[in-house]
Amino acid sequence: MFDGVDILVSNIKSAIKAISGAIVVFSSIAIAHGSTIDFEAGLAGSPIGGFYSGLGATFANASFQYNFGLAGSSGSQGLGDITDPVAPPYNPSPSSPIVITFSMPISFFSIVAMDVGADGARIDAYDSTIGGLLVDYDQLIGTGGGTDNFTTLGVSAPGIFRIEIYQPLNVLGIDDGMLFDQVTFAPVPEPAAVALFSLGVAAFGIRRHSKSKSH
Ligand SMILES: [Ca+2]
Ligand SMILES: [Ca+2]
Repeated sequence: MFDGVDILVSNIKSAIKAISGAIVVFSSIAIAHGSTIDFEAGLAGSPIGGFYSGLGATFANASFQYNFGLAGSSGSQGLGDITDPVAPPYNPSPSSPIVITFSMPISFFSIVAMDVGADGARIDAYDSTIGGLLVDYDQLIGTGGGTDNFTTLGVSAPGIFRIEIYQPLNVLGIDDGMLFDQVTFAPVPEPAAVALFSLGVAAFGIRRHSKSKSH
C-alpha cells in the first residue's frame, strides 16, 4: 500500500513535468508560427502605438489608415505614418520613418508596400530596439506616382528587434504618396523550450513504462 502511494506520487510528479513541458512547447509553437497584422481592427486615422503589443510588436509614428482599395491591399485599412512634415500619413521619410520594435527577437519580417512610385519604399532591419546594426534591408523603387505598383518587402536575420519603414527618395516635383499593409513576422524559435518539452516527454514516457510493468 505504501508502495502504491509512492508510485501514485511519482506519477503525479511526472504528469506535472510533462504538462509543464507541453505548455512550454505550445507557447513556443505559437511564437514560432509568427503573426500577421492586417490593420483592420483599429480606428482609421488613429495612432497604432501599443495596439498590437500582445503580439510582441509596438508601433511608433504609425496610424491606421483607409487603404482606398489600392492594388495589393487587404481589407479596407492599411498602415500610414503620423509625423512626416510634408504629407502625413502617406510619406514616411528617412528622417521620420514608421518604426516597429519587438519584445522578442524575430527572424523574418515582411510588409506589403502599395502605390510605390519614384520615391520608392524601403524597410531596414536592426538588431536592437534603439540604435544597433543594420542587419538586412529591402526596397522597391517605382516610377512616377506608382499607380497599381505594389510589392512585398521582406527581411530576414537571426535576431531582428526593430524595423524602420520609409520612402528612401524624395524626387523633385513628385508628391508620391503611398501606404503599407499586411505585416507578417516570425520570431526566432526557442531551442531551450523545445529541449524542455523533450525532457518532459521523456520523463512521462519512462513513468508510463514503469507503471505498466508494475501492473
Ligand atoms: Ca488591411
Ligand atoms: Ca504613390
